[in-house]
Amino acid sequence: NAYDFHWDQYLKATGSLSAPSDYFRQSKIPPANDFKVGMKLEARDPRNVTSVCIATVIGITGARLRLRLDGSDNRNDFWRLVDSCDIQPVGTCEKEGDLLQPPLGFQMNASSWPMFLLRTLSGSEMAPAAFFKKEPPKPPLNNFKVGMKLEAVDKKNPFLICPATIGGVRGDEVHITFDGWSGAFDYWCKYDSRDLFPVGWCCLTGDILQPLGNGGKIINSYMFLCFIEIRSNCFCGVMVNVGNIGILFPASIAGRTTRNTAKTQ
Ligand code: MLY
Repeated sequence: NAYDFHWDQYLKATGSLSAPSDYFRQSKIPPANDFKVGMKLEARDPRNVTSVCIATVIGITGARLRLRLDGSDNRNDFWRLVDSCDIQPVGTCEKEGDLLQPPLGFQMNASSWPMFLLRTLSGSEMAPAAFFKKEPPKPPLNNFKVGMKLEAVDKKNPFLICPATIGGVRGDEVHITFDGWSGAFDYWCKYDSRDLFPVGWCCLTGDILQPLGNGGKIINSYMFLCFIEIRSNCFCGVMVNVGNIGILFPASIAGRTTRNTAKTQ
C-alpha cells in the first residue's frame, strides 16, 4: 500500500533527521519479551507510586506488557517495558522486608486484603525472574535537538506508540509533538523518559507504530501529502521536498480534492 508509513521515506520527504539511539534511555537491542498473558508479577501502582502491588499480564505488545493490578478495576490498565524498574518478580517485596499493598481503589474492604492476596497468588503462574530485564542507564546528557524524529508513547492513549518530533528542548526536558496531529497530544517530559524510542523501535520489537495523523501521508519518497489549516479553512495540498525546501501545491493542482482536518479527539 502506497500509504504505508516508512520512516526512511518519511525522513527523506520531510528532510528531517532521526534522533540517534544513544540519546534514549533504551537498550540498543530491544529486550526479549518472554512474558505470557495471565502471569503475575509485582508492580509499582502508577496512581500511588509508593506502593508495590500484585499485577497480572493482560496483554503483550512488543517489548511492553499491558498490566492490571489485582483487586483494581479494568479502567486503569497501564503499560510497562520488560526492562522497567517498576516491575519485579513476585516475592521481591517480601525478600526486602516490605509488604504488598492493595491497589488504589481496591474494590473490597481493606480488611479482606490479606485473604484476597492469598487467594490471588495461590495456584497462579508467576513470571520467572529471568523474564525481567535490567533497566538501561540514563544517557548522561539531554542531546535532543528541535526537529529530530522519534517514536513516542501518546500519554493520552498509552497503548499507542506514534511518529513524533522534538518540538522544544528546555534543560533536561523535551517537548514531544505527534506528526500529523494538532497540539492536543503534545507533552513535556524528561529526556530520559522510558516513553521515548528511537526511530525503528516498533519495527524491531514488533509493537505497532501508529500511522501519521490525518495531516500527512507519504505519496512517494519525495512527496508528502499534507493538510494545513489556515484559520478555520482547511487547505489541502501536496508538499514536494527538494533538498530542504518544501514546495506546497494546492490539491487542485496536485489532482486531489480531499478535505481534511486534524483529528483532536
Ligand atoms: N481518540 C483518538 C485517538 C487519537 C490518537 C492520537 N495520537 C496518535 C497522537 C482518535 O480516535 O482519533
